[in-house]
Amino acid sequence: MKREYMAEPYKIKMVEPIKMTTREQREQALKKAGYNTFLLDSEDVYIDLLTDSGTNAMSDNQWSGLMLGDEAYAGSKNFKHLERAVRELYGFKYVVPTHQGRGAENILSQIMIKPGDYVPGNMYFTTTRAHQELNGGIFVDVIIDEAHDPSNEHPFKGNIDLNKLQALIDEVGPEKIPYICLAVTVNLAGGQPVALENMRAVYELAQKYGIKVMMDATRCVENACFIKHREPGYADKSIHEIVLEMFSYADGATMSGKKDGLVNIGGFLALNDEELYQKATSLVVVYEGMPSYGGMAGRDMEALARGMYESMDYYFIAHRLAQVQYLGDRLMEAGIPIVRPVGGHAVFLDARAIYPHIPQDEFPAQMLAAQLYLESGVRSMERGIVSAGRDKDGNHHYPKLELVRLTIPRRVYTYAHLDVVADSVIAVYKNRDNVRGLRFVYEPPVLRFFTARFEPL
Ligand code: PM9
Repeated sequence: MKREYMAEPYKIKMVEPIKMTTREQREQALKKAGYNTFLLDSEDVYIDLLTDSGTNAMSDNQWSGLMLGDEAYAGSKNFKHLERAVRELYGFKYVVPTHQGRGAENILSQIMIKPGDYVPGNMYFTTTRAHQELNGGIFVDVIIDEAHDPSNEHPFKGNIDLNKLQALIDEVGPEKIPYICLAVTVNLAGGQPVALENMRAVYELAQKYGIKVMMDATRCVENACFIKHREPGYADKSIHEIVLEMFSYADGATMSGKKDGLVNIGGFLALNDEELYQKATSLVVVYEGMPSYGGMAGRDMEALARGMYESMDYYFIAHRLAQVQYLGDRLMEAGIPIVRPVGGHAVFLDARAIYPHIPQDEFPAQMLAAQLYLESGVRSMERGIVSAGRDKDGNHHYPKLELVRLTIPRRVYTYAHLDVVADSVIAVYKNRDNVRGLRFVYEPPVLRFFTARFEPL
């Protein structure tokens, strides 16, 4: 390994053994899981890159915080710590805790979206769009075109195209747009960041029309680190300063603490507007719990508050980005088509380019994820046509990006593990001409990728 990749800024205090399996065992496991990596048993997985969500290793500081859980039904002191963390680190006034990110998305969508409203966003995310649509909203993708091209090297591929946003406002009118949903970073574009300059411009445009900006803060620290590395004028700013500036261009945010919050469960909705906060608290008691715990135990809120402070450490986040870049570089050196530039939380394989002979409705990315598991026990996730679901007329959405995501959990794997992953992908790539597609055996109506089952054609 070349020395340009930063070494781990932590040492290992506790370990969890992982199991190696034979190809025969993996064949059986894959059939049992209906060729869906979501349905594999974790004990049959060697290196688990399904997601970076809730799979983080907590620090000794966070584990000790778990022992300080104040499990009172109301007014837990750990909620105060979480509230302080959100105010100090992100700059929002009000915090509504939820069991995870989609709990916050549910509440935000319910309090803001009316049937027939439009919600522009920088590419969809599965759970986010599902909640918008469940409330009668129509999602409109206003991300820059470059985001849909896996080989385009734009440094801020998560940016919103201001012309597309303006065109939507002109077409439907600002009163039909309750808020702009701005994700930092953009998961399905490949973990791509948004520039501060773009956030500022989006906020100015939104304010002109009285439209709110709600950010998806899930991977905001990764976004801030990309800004520090790439955006002129920010190299000497701290991650905290950049995060604060990012959220100064938002009226609120949904947060899945399971990613940049460095915990295994938890999330929140953050708001600046008192009236919206009141509406949110009247719903949180219906769906989550008291406004002072909202679906989390006191100990979980403590771990999240501590995780948020830790995530502001430049060495933590720079190392994380270096790990992801390392895997991406190894694959690019081997000529494997991946989304460029390498994103913040994952390397995305371009299944369309790897299996050009498999039509999109025979699920090339789903099959690629299955082949990778079969090869080595590495678990990845389909992020293509299966994840995109169907439109209201029952037709598949056909996303331009047909990807497999190799997602790196935070502080969990070493560079040696990433070498195993790279070697497995290379082996699967060499065998690409011998692989065919899949067909559905079972297809659930909503968020089908979680539980769908397939068989080979
Ligand atoms: N993301 C992921 O693996 C876990 C669920 S897979 C559908 O990437 C964003 C940008 C996310 C996200 C979850 C959520 C929902 C919101 N926004 O999983 O409910 O990446 O905590 O967060 C997953 P929760």
